[in-house]
Amino acid sequence: MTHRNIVVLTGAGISAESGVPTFRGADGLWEGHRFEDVATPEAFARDPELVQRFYNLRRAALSTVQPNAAHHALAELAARWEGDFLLVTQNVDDLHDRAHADPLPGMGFELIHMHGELLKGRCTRTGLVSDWPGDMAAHEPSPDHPDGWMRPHIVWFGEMPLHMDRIERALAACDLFVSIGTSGAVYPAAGFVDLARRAGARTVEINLEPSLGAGLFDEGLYGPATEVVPGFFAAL
Ligand code: BV8
Repeated sequence: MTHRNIVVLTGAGISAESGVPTFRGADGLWEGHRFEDVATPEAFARDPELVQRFYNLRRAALSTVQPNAAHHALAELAARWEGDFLLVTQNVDDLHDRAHADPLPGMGFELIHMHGELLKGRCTRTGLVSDWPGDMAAHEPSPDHPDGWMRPHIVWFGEMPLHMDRIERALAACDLFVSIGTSGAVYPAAGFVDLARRAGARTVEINLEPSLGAGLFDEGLYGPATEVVPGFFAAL
């Protein structure tokens, strides 16, 4: 079957071999906190120092990691694919962005960070998003508004993920949906496979082991992303 319109969803598992810790690999704990308790607007209001430290550490770690063969395999596909190719990542690291910088992606390629980006900050007053490569203080004044503070440009639990209508339109029109390196624990991303199935797409899960939603996929390819992803996409 020749494919035309592809949607790929990635999660923490695609960055694991680059040295970026996954969520559940650390049994979902960070400094003794469950992610769901640290990555929420309530946590930020209650303890901005803790939450900013959580993101400052992860943001600083980005300069010590590199994209891996799985990120590069998706970039190679983007450079040559003639149809539409939407890459939706749940990850807030910039490893896809760096891998796609060169070679230049094809015309039909788009990368969406549905849960935000570590290297960006957002003004709590105006919502303006700006590049933020360094640390962010607990009460970081916003350069955009005298009464605004900065927050990480991250979608926390209980907040609406970004670009959902664009994602849902692409899922309704795709003929191939591939989920890579995600546990299927978090919605709405975990429900994307249902939308792709309804569109009649071929659905494939690539993961270290079967995810919570494994039974919803037509096919499952299991193993480390750097070993499984390149071969699968080179064959398309
Ligand atoms: C929303 C940014 C509503 C933060 C993240 C009950 C039922 C259904 C839903 C809910 C519910 N209770 C609450 C909810 C909603 C909630 C949710 O789903 N909670 C879960 C815990 C039940 N969802 C939300 O709150 C979302 N928003 O619903 O809004 C709404 C509606 C209207 C209006 C307003 C609001 C927002 C969720 C986004 C939260 N932010 N990230 C940050 O990064 O700090 S979530 C975070 O965890 C990730 O971004 C990712 O999305 C998620 C799961 O992580 P994964 O990427 O899957 O990583 P994980 O470690 O879990 O798994 C890694 C996988 O890789 C494993 O399977 C492993 O086997 C594999 N792997 C490991 N190594 C490798 C590998 N695979 C290949 N190769 C390897 N080498």
